[in-house]
Amino acid sequence: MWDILLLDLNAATMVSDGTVVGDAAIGIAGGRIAFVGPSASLPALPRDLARELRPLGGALVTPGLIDCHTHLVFAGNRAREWEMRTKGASYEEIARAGGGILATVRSTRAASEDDLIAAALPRAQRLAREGVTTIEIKSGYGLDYPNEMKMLRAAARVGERSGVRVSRSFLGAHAVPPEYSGDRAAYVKLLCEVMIPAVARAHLAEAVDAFCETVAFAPGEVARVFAAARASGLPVRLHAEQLSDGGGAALAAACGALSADHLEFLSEPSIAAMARAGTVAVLLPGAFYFLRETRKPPVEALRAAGVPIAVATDCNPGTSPLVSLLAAMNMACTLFGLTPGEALSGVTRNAARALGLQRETGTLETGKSADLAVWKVSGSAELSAWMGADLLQDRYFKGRSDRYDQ
Ligand code: DI6
Ligand code: FE
Repeated sequence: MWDILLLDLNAATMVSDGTVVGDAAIGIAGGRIAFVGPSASLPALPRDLARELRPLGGALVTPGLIDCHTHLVFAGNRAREWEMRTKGASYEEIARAGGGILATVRSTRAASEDDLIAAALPRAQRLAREGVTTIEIKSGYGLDYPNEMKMLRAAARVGERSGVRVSRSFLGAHAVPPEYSGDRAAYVKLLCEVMIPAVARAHLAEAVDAFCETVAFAPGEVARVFAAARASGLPVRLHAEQLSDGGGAALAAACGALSADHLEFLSEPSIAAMARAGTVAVLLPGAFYFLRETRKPPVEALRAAGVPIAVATDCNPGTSPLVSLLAAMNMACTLFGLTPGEALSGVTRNAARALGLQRETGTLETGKSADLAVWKVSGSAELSAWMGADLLQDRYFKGRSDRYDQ
């Protein structure tokens, strides 16, 4: 006997792009998907199959959405810098003058773990209210041992309190902290020899990330960080080719990275390397928009090479103060030329893969976690067509509905 049987729905399973099963049913048992398919192929009468029947009135059901790249745990805000950028200051200039990431490091260090949770929780809840069931959250605004650990612990608690799965990435290699500005090598050594092994031992993160950029870390430094991650048994991902072509994506692919993210300046050889390695290309149109970038990621070449494409918010106080994954989908279509089907795969199947969670979530398939978004839309393209609309009817996380089961 299943716990719940959802009826009268259309299921965008996302097993492949664009397939929608009409007049479908979804059975849920023990928080997992026990059945998904046409109602006509249910093995018995609905009332004999589940303790509770829930007709959804013809709604569209997709996998719960996955925001696979965020920095949503931080304190303070950088509206002042944004204002300076509207007057022509560049991100790099602001960063070199001690603003940028280091401004958020100062406020994040000054905040307690509870302060960080209080600041981040509304952001996670906002994402959940538009159908998100999994959020990747990075550290990277602590940049020393106690503050990075504080961020990672806060990230886990934000997940518990907002009813989403949180996947954490250790981003100690986000910027060189001020106390090491004269000795970058010593900071990289601290990351590799102390912090990464400690994060792995305490199970505080599921992956290691780094920012490979002229204003951040060079490929040689990233390679050391990745070697330490591998030695500690953690998979890697990378911020690469956002503002220049530093060859980061090829390095990431060579290290078997789960994803390479941003990629506006990605080169042809790096695309081939990503395709060979199965590294997911995570596009972040929010950062492109807020920085008023003009160089777009090579979407057509990624498609042609068969590189899986994901889309995320990059929610952070500096380059992407964006707390809407649906808006990111719209921007990925409007600014980068993704199709609405690609945008939806980018926040479901391919985003799960970018987190190494493809066996657990990201598609509607028997055996996976019952993470579902139920939408008041006529077709899946509508999810990307709107910005700021209220499209969610209900959300299921591990089989529990926000509407019925609270
Ligand atoms: N790339 C980004 O877009 C963010 N981090 C990164 O590595 C920027 C983070 C910030 O400016 O606070
Ligand atoms: Fe980022």
